[in-house]
Amino acid sequence: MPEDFETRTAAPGPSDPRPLGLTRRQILGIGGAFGLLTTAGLASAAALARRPAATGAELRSTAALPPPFRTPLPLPAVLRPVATDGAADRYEITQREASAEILPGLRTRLWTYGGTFPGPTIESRRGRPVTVTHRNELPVPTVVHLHGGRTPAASDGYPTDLVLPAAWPDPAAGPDAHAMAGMPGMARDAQGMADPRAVTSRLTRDYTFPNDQRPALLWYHDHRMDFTAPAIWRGLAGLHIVRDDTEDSLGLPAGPRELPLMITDRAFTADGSLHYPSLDPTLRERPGVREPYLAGVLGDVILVNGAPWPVHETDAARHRLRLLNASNARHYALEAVTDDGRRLDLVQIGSDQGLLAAPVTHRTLPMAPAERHDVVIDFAPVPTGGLVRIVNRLGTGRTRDVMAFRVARPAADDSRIPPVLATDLPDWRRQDAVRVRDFSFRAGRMNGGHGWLIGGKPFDPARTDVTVGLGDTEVWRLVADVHHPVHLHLTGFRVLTRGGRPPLPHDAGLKDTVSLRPGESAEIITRFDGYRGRYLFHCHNAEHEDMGMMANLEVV
Ligand SMILES: [Cu+2]
Repeated sequence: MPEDFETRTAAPGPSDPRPLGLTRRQILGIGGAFGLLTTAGLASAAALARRPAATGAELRSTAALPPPFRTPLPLPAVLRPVATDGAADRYEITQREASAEILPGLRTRLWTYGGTFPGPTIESRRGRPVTVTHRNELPVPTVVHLHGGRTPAASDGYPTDLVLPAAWPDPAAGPDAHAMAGMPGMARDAQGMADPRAVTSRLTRDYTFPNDQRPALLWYHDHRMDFTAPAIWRGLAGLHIVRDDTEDSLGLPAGPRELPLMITDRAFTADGSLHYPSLDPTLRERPGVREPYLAGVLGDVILVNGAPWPVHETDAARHRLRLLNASNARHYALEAVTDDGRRLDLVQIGSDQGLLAAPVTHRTLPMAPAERHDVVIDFAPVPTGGLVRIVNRLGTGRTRDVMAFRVARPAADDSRIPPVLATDLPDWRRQDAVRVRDFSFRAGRMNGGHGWLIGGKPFDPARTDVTVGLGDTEVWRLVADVHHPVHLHLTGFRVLTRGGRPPLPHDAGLKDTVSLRPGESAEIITRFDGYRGRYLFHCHNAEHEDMGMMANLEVV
């Protein structure tokens, strides 16, 4: 796959933003003006041949940045239930502003779940429901979505199902206002787009997650209409793990040798504030980002679990790394490199929706926004005191480093990687599909400006784009102009083909996000089971998502 992970080395331009090792013209693929994209499309043959490493533009921090591998790796606290009984666990999370010392000596204001970034981790068991009462003490409406969750529609965090802060005007207010908080109302997005089916609430909302799904690393994050990208950037993201007895019995590395790693990129101003190019920094009215960043916002500081380029001391033993790319737009191609330049194997045991059928060994592991990879790495061959750097081959300069492990001591290791990890993966076949659909993911015009479109249309909550029957199996053919990580709510899928060829090694298993690269197509197959109701599919480049690249999926 050499061309897939080629890193460009063109000199950065003198001006901010600095595209990731490319001139902006190259990233856009054609002329520099975004307007041209909409008429010409982006998929010029030249752009495809070059296959840029990134879609987006990088913000430069003006804060003093720490050296890499000095900050200890934080591990998000596991949330304790406020009530638990034979049938379910209840949790409470208050969404509120907080500050944290992310860069040494500076305070960063954040929007948080429960006061920390990442938010607290929810540990759950398969089939045991969890209800989370979210209380919104932030200055704007919020929506919680559990990414990868098999969740009833009322708890899936539809973008207009807003939880309004105490002082926020009723979105249904208007000439014919009659809806009350907690009742269906004509929620309007920032551009006045009405959604007659929105169910808003005031201050709190209960989200119920049945956890009736394969064990997996899921994550919860804000999904508010038009403002998802800046809300996640400010800190609204946390982990939710589903486990079961079968997985526990496999003998995989566990306890302190199982590490959740949420990877994000951010940029900081000199006083430690988060830097983000919002048109309206209050995130109250006008959505969107400044023109140079329409393709996606990249930061120049890599955070893992909220810490810049952290280091973690380990035993010389196998470790299970549960990786999540929670970046808005940045892609990674991860490698584990020792002091003497050797690359350690990354043995992938799981993907977005849980364990693979069998392990897949990588030297380089690509990750698009929202993807999860469950990986075992063995530090036994590393001498005591040795450093193993996790690097991003797609990064340049400081964004090439991600984090490091310092192998502190020899240790016994009774963990194992079974040759068969799971036997419950769905074996949907093409001939099972009752329908084949085609969707393009491309730049286009929206509200008189630039947008990102699915099938030529910007998102409209009031329009049903796709209606599927509960239990139907379908094949979807997806095609992209630039990088678009495509995510389906409700259901996992399998990648059938990529670019007309067999899937790549990291496409294995059950996915909920597939990374389309510039000019690429992919076929996915899924069965829409679980729940009826209104769901979404969308691009998980968070800036694209906010600029129209979502569509409605109605399960009937
Ligand atoms: Cu996209």
